[in-house]
Amino acid sequence: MVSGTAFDFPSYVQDKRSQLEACLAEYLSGNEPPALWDSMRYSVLEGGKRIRAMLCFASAEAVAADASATASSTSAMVTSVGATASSSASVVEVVMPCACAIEMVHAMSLIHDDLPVMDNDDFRRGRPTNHKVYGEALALLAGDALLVRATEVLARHTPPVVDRQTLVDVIAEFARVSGAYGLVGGQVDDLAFSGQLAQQLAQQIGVDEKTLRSIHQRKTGALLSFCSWSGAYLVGARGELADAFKQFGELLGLAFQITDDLLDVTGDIKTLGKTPGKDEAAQKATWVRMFGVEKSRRQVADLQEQLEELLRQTCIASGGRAALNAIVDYVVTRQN
Ligand code: GRG
Repeated sequence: MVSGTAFDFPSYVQDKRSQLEACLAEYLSGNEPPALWDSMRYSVLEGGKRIRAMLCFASAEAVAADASATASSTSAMVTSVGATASSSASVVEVVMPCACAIEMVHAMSLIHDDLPVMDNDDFRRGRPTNHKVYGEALALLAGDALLVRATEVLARHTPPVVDRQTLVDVIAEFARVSGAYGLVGGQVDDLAFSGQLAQQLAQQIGVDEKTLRSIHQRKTGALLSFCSWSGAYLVGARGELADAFKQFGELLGLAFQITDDLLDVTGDIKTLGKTPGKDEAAQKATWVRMFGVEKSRRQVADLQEQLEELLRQTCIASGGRAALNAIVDYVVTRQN
């Protein structure tokens, strides 16, 4: 239960998680070659907080709830698209393929991130990492296959109630945030500034706040921003409303990554499900390294206030915001 509200976030997550995981299992039910699909399922179907999928669902629901609850001019366009969507498919059904695609790309980024050639991690989600079970070659290829399967699922399974131009916009943005402008670019700079690409990028030494913020925004914020934006956009949000959801995800991504940097210092392996202290050992450019624990905590608290204010200012009725407020609360207080 989230303090100060009657919103039952654990039940919300449990309900959405079971729907999501049933769809993920269906989308990943292939079997040829068997070891490849086993490796793909291993990293997608077991564990994970599913916060990205929750953000996509909650954003779509907030926009749809607002569209049916108000008749303001701001929501007029949302009303028409949202009403169409809800007449033949529920809001959750409309965004489900997108939420599944997001979780697949997130999982593949973790597989690749854990490889010896990158962060070289043995544990993830409380279990051996993918390459520890399936070997490096298969882990790499399972990641590749998940990346393209994600796009296939998004393109093929998004219900026809979403007009095709909207779907093209979402697929294009999904590719953009996954690639050089987002996760991949952020990861390259993350490695570069920790010295892991020092030979290739010898000119990059030392990191300032602007650069660190940019790494966090691309490595983590870009996908979280896509989660909230795509959920809202698929049910009809446009213009300032869609922009507000994009900004919300970006700020949430920064809060998420700073919290991640803090947990690497303050967490333990049992609660985290992965090895703590890895950032320090690899001399990573992290928020804690730049600002220390106390200042990083204060910055997370500042971001929480900004996020809550952004939600208040966004033209969404307060009832529809409850799940998004709960997600903010969860992201900044999480222990794993
Ligand atoms: C996307 C094409 C493509 C390649 C991947 C390796 C890589 C490029 C990017 C690394 C991105 C990365 C691992 C960023 C860190 C983000 C982060 C804080 C992950 C942990 O997310 P949680 O805590 O994980 O939500 P769970 O296990 O709960 O799902």
